[in-house]
Amino acid sequence: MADANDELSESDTKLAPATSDGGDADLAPLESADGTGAHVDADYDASAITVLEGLEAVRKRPGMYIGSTGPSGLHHLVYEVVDNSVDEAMAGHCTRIDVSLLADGGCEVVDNGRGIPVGEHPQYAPLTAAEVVLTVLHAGGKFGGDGYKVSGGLHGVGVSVVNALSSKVEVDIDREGKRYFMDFADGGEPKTALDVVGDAPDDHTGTTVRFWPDSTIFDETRFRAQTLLERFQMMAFLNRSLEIRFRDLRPEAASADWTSYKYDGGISDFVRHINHTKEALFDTVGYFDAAEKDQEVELAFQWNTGFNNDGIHSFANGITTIEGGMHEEGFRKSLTNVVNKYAFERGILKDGKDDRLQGEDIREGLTAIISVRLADPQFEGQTKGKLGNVSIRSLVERATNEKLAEWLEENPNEAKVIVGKAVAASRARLAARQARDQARRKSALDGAGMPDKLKDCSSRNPDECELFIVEGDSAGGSAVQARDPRTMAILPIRGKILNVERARLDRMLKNNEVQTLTQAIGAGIGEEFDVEKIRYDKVILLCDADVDGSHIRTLLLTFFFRQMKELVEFGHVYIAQPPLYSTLVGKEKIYLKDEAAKDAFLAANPNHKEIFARLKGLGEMDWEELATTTMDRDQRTLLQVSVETAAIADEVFSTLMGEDVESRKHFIQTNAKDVRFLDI
Ligand code: 0RA
Repeated sequence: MADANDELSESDTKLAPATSDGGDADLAPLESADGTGAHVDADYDASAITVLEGLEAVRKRPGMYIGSTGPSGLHHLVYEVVDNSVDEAMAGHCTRIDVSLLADGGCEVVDNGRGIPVGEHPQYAPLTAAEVVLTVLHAGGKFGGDGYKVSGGLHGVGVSVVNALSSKVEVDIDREGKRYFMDFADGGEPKTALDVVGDAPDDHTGTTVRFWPDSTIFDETRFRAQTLLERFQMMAFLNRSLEIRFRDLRPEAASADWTSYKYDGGISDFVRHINHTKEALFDTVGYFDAAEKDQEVELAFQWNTGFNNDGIHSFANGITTIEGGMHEEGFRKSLTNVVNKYAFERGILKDGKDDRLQGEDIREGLTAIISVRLADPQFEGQTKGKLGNVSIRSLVERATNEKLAEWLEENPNEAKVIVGKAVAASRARLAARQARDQARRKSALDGAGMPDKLKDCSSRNPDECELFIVEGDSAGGSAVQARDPRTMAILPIRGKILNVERARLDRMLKNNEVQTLTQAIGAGIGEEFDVEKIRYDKVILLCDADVDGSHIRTLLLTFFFRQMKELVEFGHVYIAQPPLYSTLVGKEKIYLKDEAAKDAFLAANPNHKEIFARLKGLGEMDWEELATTTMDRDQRTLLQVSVETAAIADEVFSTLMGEDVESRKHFIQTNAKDVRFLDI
C-alpha cells in the first residue's frame, strides 16, 4: 500500500501544473479540436509530452494524490469523478447523477449538467477546456466563475488524476446540440481528440465519464458496491433534492437494478434516517441555516431515547470531518449555553440551587448534522478530518445562539423533554463518576495492574505491539502458544460482552469484560478515552467464523465505536481472518482463506475430489496452524476496520445493536453476502 508520506521529494510536495521544469506551462493542444482529428501543430509532440509528464508524476506517487493504492484509493477515483458532477449540481445545473459499475470492471458516471465546456480554454489555449480538465492536474471545474465557489473534492485533484491512474478513459459531452467524444489509454495518453460524433438528443446537455482503473497501479481493481452506496447516500443527504442513482452491472452482482437516493428534506432527512433505528424523543426534526458572503452552515437535529453523546456528525463541503473542528466547536458551545439559558429562564432549573447542565448531558441522545460550505476549507489533524477555519466557528455559534433559542421558544413541548433528558443524564453522569472512582480505587481502570487473563507482550513500545482479543479460553490458549511473545498480547474474552448500545456508562463500567478490555488497552473509556495512551498499535479481533463469533465481533466493534471511538477512527482496530476451509492433499493439510481461495484451488486442482471440511471454530486448529494461517505477520491477512462514513456507521450499529428488531433482521439479510468491510 502506498503511503502519502512515503519518499516525498521536495519537488513533489505540491500539486504541480502539468509541467516538469517548474516554469509556466506553455501548453499547446494535444490534437486539433477543429473536428479534423489531425494534429498539424509542430509543437504538438513536445506539448503532449509535457502534459503526460504531469500525469506520469501521479503514476509515480499515486499515494500523494489519492491517499493509497489500496481499496480506499480505488474508491477515491469514483468519488473524484462524482464530485465534479456534484459541483455542477451545487452550481444549480445538474439534478441527477447515475453511476454504473460496468460488466468489464469499469465505472461510468453520467450527469445532466451543462457538459464540460468544449471551447478553447482561456489559459491553456488552444487546448479545449475539456482536454484541460482531463489532462492537467488540479484543473477540475473550478476555473472562471465569480464570487466564491466551493468544490466537493477533498483533495480537489480533479479528473486528470483519475485519467492518470486508469488504463482507459472515455468521455461523452452533450452540449449545444452536439455530442462530443474523446478517449485516453494507459494513464492519460490521448487516443482520439475531442470531436463531434453526432447530435445530442433533444438539446440534452451533460457529461459522461467512463474509466477503468489501472491494475498495474492498484492492489485490487474490484469496486465494493456497499462502500460506494454508503457514500452516495451520504452525498444525496448533503445535497438536497439531488438524485444519485447506482447500479451494479457486474456478472456476480445480485441485482442490476438502480438504487436511487434523493432527499427533498436534505440533512433533516439524514437525521430522521439515523434516528429511524432508534426511538426518537419527539417527531419534529429541528433545522436552521445561515449564510455569509463566503461561508454557510446548515444544521438539523433531533434527540432519541439513547445514551450516546457523540451523535453530532459534521461535514465541510460535503466531506466528513470525522475529527470535528471549528464548526462542531461553535455548535457544542452554543448548544450548551442556549439550553442552560432556556432551562434557567423557564425555571426548570433553579438559580442558586441547581448546577448548570454539562455539554455531554445535553448531547445525550442527540443526533445532529452540521454541514458547512466554505471557499477554502482547511483540513487538519491526524486523518485530515478536522476543520481548521476559525471563521466558521463564529458563524455556527452565532447562528445557533439565535436560531436554536428561537426553535426552543417555538417548540415548548420538545424543549421540555430535551431539558428533562439532560437532567436525567447529569444524574447518571454523577453516578458513573462514582462507579469509575470506585473501580479506580480497585485499580481496575488506571492501567497500573493488568487483568489476570491478559497474557501481555514483553515490548513496551506501543508502535510494535498488538493485542489479540480471542473468543474463548481454549482458543486463547492456542493463541498464547502461537504468538510472538515479544510483540503480541493475548486477551481471551468469554461469553458475550454487554450490549453497550443499550446501557449507560455507569452500568457498563460494572461489566467484567468491559473493565478487562479497558484496563488492557490502557487509555481510558468514554469521554476520558485518550488514543495517545493506547498500549497497542493494533487491536485485533480473533473470533470464530460462525454466528456466535460474528455476534461477539459485532458487540466488540460496537463497544469500540461507542466508547473508544478514536481507536476505530485512527485505524487501530483489525479483524483477523482465520481460514474458512481446510482440505487434505496427500498427507498435507491445506488451508483456504475464503470462497475465492477455495474456487481457485479447485480450478487449479481439477482432480481433487472435494473440500469436505468447513472450519467452524478456532478450536479446530492447533497452535501451529493458528500461527501460520492467522497470526504470523508474514502470512496472515488482516481486515482494517474503517469508518469513512461515520454517520452511516452510526445507523449500522444502531440497527445491529439497538431496540428495533425488524430493522436488524432487514440489515442482516441485505448485507449478509458482503463481508469484506466491517464483516458484520
Ligand atoms: C468547467 C466549467 C463548467 C462546467 C464544468 C467544468 C463541468 C465539469 C464536469 C465534470 C463532470 N461533469 C461536469 N460538468 C461540468 C461551466 C460550464 C459552462 O459555463 O457552461
